[in-house]
Amino acid sequence: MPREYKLLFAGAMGAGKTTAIAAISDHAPVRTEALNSDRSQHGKALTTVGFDYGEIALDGGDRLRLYGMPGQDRFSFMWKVASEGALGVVVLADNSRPDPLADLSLYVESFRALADCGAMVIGIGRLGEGSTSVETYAAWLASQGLSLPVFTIDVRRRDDVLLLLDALLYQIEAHKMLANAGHA
Ligand SMILES: Nc1nc2c(ncn2[C@@H]2O[C@H](COP(=O)(O)OP(=O)(O)OP(=O)(O)O)[C@@H](O)[C@H]2O)c(=O)[nH]1
Ligand SMILES: [Mg+2]
Repeated sequence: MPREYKLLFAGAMGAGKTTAIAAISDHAPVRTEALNSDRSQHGKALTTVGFDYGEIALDGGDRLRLYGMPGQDRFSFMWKVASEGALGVVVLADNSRPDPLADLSLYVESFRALADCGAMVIGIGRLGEGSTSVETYAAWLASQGLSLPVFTIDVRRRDDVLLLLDALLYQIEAHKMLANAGHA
């Protein structure tokens, strides 16, 4: 019986959730973008106001269902709805934003149950355009009692986004094995 796994992409406005899903989906993703009326948060023309949706078929008929969250804070109520039944979440950070650790904190708290069971991976984009180092992100996560994979990525590059998914699935599997062995 083929199985389906729901994965989420979260992150601040303009961090690249829509771009990342488009880079890896087997077919052109469903997008729900509208004209961006919130130019104070980000200068781009379009912003997601519902969900992005893409799919990846795995060997053996299993399927990854990819859901991109709307980035604007005013849609945060949708993040909770979407996390129901999710296997894991990819959090995209944009290092060029004014306070990327505050952004990360918002998403870690919003998806805390997934973070706590290792079902979260962090991809940092535009690293060179900001002053927060990868070590600072990792140290902040450690200060929250979290040990999660952190990568620097470019959301426009398919291989970078696939690396995030591989790491996420690996980490989820590892946590499950530890839990079964009574260590987590
Ligand atoms: N120049 C440059 N552009 C980038 C880089 N990373 C991402 N982008 C661009 O940044 C934009 C990200 O936009 P989206 O994918 O719409 O972001 P989003 O997270 O879906 O945003 P919302 O739906 O509004 O929350 C795209 O135009 C990407 O091509 C980078 O490293 N350099
Ligand atoms: Mg989007």
